[in-house]
Amino acid sequence: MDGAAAEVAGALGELRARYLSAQLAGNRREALRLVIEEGVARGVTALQVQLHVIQEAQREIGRLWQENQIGIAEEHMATAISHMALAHLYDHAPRAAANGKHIIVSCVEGELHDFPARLLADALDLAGFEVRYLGASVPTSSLVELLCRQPPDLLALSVTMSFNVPALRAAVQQVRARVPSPCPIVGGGSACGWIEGLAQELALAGTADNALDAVRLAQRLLGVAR
Ligand code: B12
Repeated sequence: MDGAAAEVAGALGELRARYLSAQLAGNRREALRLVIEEGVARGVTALQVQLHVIQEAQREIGRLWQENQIGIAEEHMATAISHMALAHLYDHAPRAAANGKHIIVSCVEGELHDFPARLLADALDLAGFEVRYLGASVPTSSLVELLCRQPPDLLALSVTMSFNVPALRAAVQQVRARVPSPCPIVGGGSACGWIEGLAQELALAGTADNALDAVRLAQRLLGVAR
């Protein structure tokens, strides 16, 4: 994180704490009000709210869950609120001019953490990419069929759990073997950070551990000006 980004993250700390409280209270209206009225309406970008408020609150939810301070029910409630918040931001945020480049964002087969991929898809979309977002656990064979029918310029595969890394390997291998002129593939999600050398092993065009760096990576790979 550079100096300016660290400053924004710090300034959004209080908003994140209030958003997290609203999540834990199950207060959907307050959570939506916070991201819009206290976020984008005050000049914070949608991406900054996505990363420094919603993403960080989700990670905190994970920590509370791991430490048994909240149960699965509260985690589900909190994550459902974050899905709503993303949709609300998507609707309210300005979108950059369309750049004509097509990206498919998909979770690998078995991967149920679609929230990280959804946040990524929204960020790419708001940056001007044409995004087709496929959601959770997409069967590899079906992904390959879609890529053959409607090839994108870039494929972004998301994998959070390390036990789903074999599905990432299978998807990359199947896409390269079965799609005529396959596009570059980028990977991300926590599992990519947990397994050293994965990007090199799979000859991925790149990886990123957050949506901002992922947008920059896609812009660089596809020759799109920032
Ligand atoms: C919500 C949640 C769930 C929900 C998912 C809901 C959903 N629709 O996504 C449910 C209940 C389904 C779930 C299930 C499980 N979960 Co869970 N989950 C979480 C939680 C709390 C939040 C996830 C999230 O939204 N993170 C916020 C996102 C925005 O951040 P992010 O993941 O870093 O994403 C960014 C980057 O990675 C990057 N990125 C992501 N994808 C890609 C792709 C590309 C191409 C690129 C370039 C970048 C990129 O951009 C994203 C946006 O900036 C996390 C905690 C955490 N730390 O994340 C645990 C967590 C990931 N889960 C965990 C566990 C253990 C599980 C289960 C095994 C629990 C169980 N016993 O059943 C299952 C496994 C399910 C499966 N088969 O996939 C553990 C994993 C621990 C580990 N090291 O293995 C965590 C860390 C919780 C914890 N602290 O223990 N989970």
